Amino acid sequence: MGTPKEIFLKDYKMPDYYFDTVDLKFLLGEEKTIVNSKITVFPRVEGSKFPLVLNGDDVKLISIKVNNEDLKEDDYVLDSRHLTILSPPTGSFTLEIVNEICPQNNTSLEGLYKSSGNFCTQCEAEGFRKITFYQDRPDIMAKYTCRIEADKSLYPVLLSNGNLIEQGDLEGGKHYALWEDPFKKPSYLFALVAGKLASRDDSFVTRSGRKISLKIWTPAEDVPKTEHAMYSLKAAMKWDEDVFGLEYDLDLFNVVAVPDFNMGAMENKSLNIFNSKLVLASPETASDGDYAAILGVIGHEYFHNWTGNRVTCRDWFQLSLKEGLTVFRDQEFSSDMGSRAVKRIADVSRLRNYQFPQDSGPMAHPVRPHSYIKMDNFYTVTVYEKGAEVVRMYKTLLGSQGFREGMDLYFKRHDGQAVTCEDFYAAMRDANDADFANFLLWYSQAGTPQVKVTSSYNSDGRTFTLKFRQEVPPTPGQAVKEPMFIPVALGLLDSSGNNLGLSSIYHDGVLQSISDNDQPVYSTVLRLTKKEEEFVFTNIPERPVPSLLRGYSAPVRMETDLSDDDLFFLLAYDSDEFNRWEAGQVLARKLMLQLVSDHQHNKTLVLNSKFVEGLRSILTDSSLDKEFIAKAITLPGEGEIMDMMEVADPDAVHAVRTFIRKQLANALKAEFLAAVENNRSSAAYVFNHPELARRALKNTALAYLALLEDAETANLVLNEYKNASNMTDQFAALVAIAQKPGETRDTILADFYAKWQHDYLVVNKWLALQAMSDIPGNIENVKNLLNHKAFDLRNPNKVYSLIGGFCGSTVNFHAKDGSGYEFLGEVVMQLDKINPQVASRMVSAFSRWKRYDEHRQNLAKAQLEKILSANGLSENVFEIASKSLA
Ligand code: 0A1
Ligand code: ZN
Repeated sequence: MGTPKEIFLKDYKMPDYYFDTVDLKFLLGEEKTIVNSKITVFPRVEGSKFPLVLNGDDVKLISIKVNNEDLKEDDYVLDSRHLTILSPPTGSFTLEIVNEICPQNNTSLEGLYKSSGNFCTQCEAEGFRKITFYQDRPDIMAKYTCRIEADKSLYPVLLSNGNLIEQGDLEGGKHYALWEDPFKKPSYLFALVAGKLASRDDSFVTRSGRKISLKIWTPAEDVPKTEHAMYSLKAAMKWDEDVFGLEYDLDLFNVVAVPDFNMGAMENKSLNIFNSKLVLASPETASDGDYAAILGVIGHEYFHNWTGNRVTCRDWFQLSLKEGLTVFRDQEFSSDMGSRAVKRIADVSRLRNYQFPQDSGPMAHPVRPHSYIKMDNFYTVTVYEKGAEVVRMYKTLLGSQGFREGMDLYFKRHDGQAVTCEDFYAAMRDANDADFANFLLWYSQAGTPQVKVTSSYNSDGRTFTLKFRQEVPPTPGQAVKEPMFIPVALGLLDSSGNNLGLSSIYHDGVLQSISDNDQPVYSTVLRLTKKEEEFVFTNIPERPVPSLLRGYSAPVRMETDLSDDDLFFLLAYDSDEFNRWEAGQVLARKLMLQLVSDHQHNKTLVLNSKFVEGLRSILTDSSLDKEFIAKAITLPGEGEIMDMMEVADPDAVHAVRTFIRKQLANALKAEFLAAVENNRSSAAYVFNHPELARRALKNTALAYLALLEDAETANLVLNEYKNASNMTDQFAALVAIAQKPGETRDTILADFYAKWQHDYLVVNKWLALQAMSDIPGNIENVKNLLNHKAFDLRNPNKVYSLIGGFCGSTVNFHAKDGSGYEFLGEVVMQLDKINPQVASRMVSAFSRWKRYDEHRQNLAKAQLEKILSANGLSENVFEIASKSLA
């Protein structure tokens, strides 16, 4: 393998040829599969003469015909990645290719592969080229038919995209099905499934009265566990009609759950394929978190039908066009189905814990990357989650109505097209006649902007001034940045905690009215566009406490001059629930960083009593949503704190977080006990907001109590485990118990496995829980689990649970003796031979190595170098490892 080639956005060229129709035939066999592909081709420019270059990876060419005539050997060139037809006919022509593939040996899980005896496909981003030779790029949109032939007893169910138009029996115990998809689509949305599957059947009547048949396919024994997925699908279909006026466009919608899948799920046109952990749930086996994830991901894939499929991406650099937008849509859907504030808190936490570190590390890239080696490496939290924040900012700036008008125009202009992020921007702008200044920089500049705010009150002039200063940190390949367009939603609180009425602001020396029909407003959105900027609120009767960046209106790190008293005040009174939580988090982050420094200087740790009292009042406030309370009493994660340090110190951060949690457990024991007593689950499990909020509060309290050293709480936690009637409660109690090494932990972990060994999804939770443990020396246990019969390096979910879980353990992964890094290095090299996509996700755990002390840096660097020197390394792992070292 030569040095892998980097692909650049600036080199994008329109294709020389387009495809109109694609007729595929699959002969699925036990040793090999034969693919026949008949394509009608036409040139972009009539009369032009260019070679036609097709992609192909691991496909064996059998024959090739142009306009029904076999091509001669010197009419085409075949290399390991392409099939080039040197001088195709001028004008339109048909191309017919027959090739052979071996799905049975395909452990990469892209292209056509086998999962638990069934055939299935994964084509995004560039997997279709592992099935047949094709112009495998999203701007080639064509109408497909797909005929599948297979043994009838082994593969009774044959599925592809679109409508089933014919099926029947064939000689030799075989049968066939012919599918036709009436919508043009890019190759990445092609799908095929063949196997022994049963379905849960239901239907949905659209707002225009069409009846859609819905089917969720799994092995027969799992069908009972698809009830929640079906409920989620119907809720998503209704929501998209209500909120965006978008109706489903075919008569059939299939979802298939497979146990071997690299990612969460895939939005193939009318044949969504899911990782089974995002479909299967029952109260006994799945937790509230799993139920919520299923709701969100079923929604996400369904929403792609419009944002992704009907309107798709011109090229893979535009990935956030569909992913940022669809994540935003699934976030809004989940908000509307549960609690908006809590959903926002969860999404922002995710951004801070995963995207911020990426944005300040060697893999930092803009929402629309400028280049890639392997596109699979760019299905990132930046493209997805930061991309969703960018979409959210349009809504913050335009309001719900304006945003909807922008969406309507986007579909009106681009239905059936493959487009760019600028096209989305232009639709939002044009539908609203909006001035978005330099908003497009959000797509091209990487790095999390830092915004510093200072405030002052002038009692004589009754003015309140906010000064903003923004800085975008340098990132690889982007040393100098322009100031960004940052919407800052805010309100000003008076001394009794109410929002002050706001009527006008001086900005750039101009007085602007912000009142609404001459009535004051109680919150507003400032538009920062410069490096330094000042806003002066007039007619402010007293010094207010500003509540800034309400609802987290822009993906920035904000630093204010608010005092601790101001923050406690916001924690108690802010009408913006998100900012109430945020005030608590800012206080907690400050506190944790201070204690980390104390710990590093061998000082005795003391917990600020005001902080304890602040949490006590939240915990006992019966007017608050219980899930909100659970979030508000949870400390920022260890990763988040390490991310804020000059040199990340895993041991100190872990010690401090544990110290604070123990102190809180002691100080708030009575309140935690009450929270447990008062919020036990009712007999039958129901997944709805009030019920899951009770469980969240109870289980958060339980985790605190389990840290105490008395027999009373130890018994309580054990009883919660034994008496639990659903997985949410049972697993929460197990997590609580597993925090402390000892006999109880060992017994209960063994008990849990014995109870659930027949259920691989539950067993994966058990693997992850142990892998993440911060108990000293846990690496030995993790190594043993590698050889446990429940583990399999070929199954991505198991790898994510055990290896991914281990990389998330602050203390053991970063062990000073280098054992954690060495372990990961070994596993990555083994895994790379099986599944490069999964190996590359695992090697990413090394990417932040420069954030640690010199000793750890050397240990991690040595592993990265060793990986890079391995023979036959995949491009996937090469890209992450080499960029990490650069
Ligand atoms: N488009 C899917 C995610 C996905 C991406 C790549 C995959 O294989 C490499 C699989 C799924 C989504 O956003 O849900
Ligand atoms: Zn998606």
